Amino acid sequence: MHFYTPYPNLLYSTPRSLPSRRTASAFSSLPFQTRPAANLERSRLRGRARLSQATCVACASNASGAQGAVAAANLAEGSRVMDVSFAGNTLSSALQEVGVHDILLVQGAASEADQNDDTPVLGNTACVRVLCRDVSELPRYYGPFDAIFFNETCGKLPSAREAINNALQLLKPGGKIIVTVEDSAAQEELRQLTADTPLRALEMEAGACCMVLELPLLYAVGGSPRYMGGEVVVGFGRGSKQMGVPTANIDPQAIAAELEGLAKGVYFGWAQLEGDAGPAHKMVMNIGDRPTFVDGEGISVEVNIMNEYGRDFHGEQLRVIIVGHLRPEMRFPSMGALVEQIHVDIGKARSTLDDPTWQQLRSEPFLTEFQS
Ligand code: RBF
Ligand code: MG
Repeated sequence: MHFYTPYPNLLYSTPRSLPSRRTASAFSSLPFQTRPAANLERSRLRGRARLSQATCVACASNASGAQGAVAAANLAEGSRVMDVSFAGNTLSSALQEVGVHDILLVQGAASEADQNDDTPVLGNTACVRVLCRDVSELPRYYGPFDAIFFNETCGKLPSAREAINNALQLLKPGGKIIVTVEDSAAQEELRQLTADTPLRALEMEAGACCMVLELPLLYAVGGSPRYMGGEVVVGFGRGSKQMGVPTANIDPQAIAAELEGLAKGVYFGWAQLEGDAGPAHKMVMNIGDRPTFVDGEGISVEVNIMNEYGRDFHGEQLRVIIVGHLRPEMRFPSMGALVEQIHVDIGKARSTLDDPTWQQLRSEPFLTEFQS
């Protein structure tokens, strides 16, 4: 790829005494470089970095903002944290002060900071790994994190939605996403952005500098469990044949009332076909419009049942209990990437459903009365 170190993504500790200088062309192909808005923002930042350098190393409001955000996150010692940031590492220092010693600092524009020799060189601290990468493309194996901070990233991310969606994939259940927001408009924007995710905003004091969004433990959905059922209808003829993930489609029109208030996304729970012997089978389910493909046919409800039936059950009645939400529906770059993610979904659902809390639901009358 187009990076400037022999290690494409990791910027290993650069000695403070040897600030590296890079030519513009050396990082012109970084993801943020091509976007005019981001460029403007960076020149503004550079101006600020110089200014703050003249007065004190880190501007005071930044440092206290970082401390505020860290306090709001209420982290246990030994937490694993990702810090998404574009300039400076004040947050990383604040995190270390509260006993967090496992920090991944993801810097969209680290090169920018390095380029200016007045700016402190990043990546010089033990327990902070610095990664120069677009957070929306960060692979899952970097996680899972107890907390992910978006520190003053407002307006600087190529896509805030994709960044949040991917952050969700990197978060532990019960984990938090902490976003420093400049004003109530930014707060509102974030609310809308996360409305169709399982994240819940925690109550904050008026005038707080950040928002804390929590991923519920055990992925419970609002009003869960949810009961619904309908006839298995013909789908798009792709799940089984092309993806190796067969799905039983239920006509969303027929269960409109049951779907009320459920966001698009991937869910999991139990499934029972009418007349089939029990017990019910584990299932994952997608409610959405399949943005990876251009079907243009509106919302579909598709259930992948974790059982080999060995027969066509179109036209039969299917009942499901939704136990929880796994993730928002996303647009993947390829069918292969989607299939890979679905296998992760299946794995999560499989193990979560083994929990006694969710096993109980397997013998709900709603399912057992449907068995042969
Ligand atoms: N389609 C998407 O475009 N994005 C998704 O994130 C997505 N997640 C899914 C998760 C599960 C568990 C299942 C069963 C399906 C998902 N789908 C998703 C729908 C998928 O595209 C669809 O089942 C096939 O295209 C067949 O219609
Ligand atoms: Mg199908």
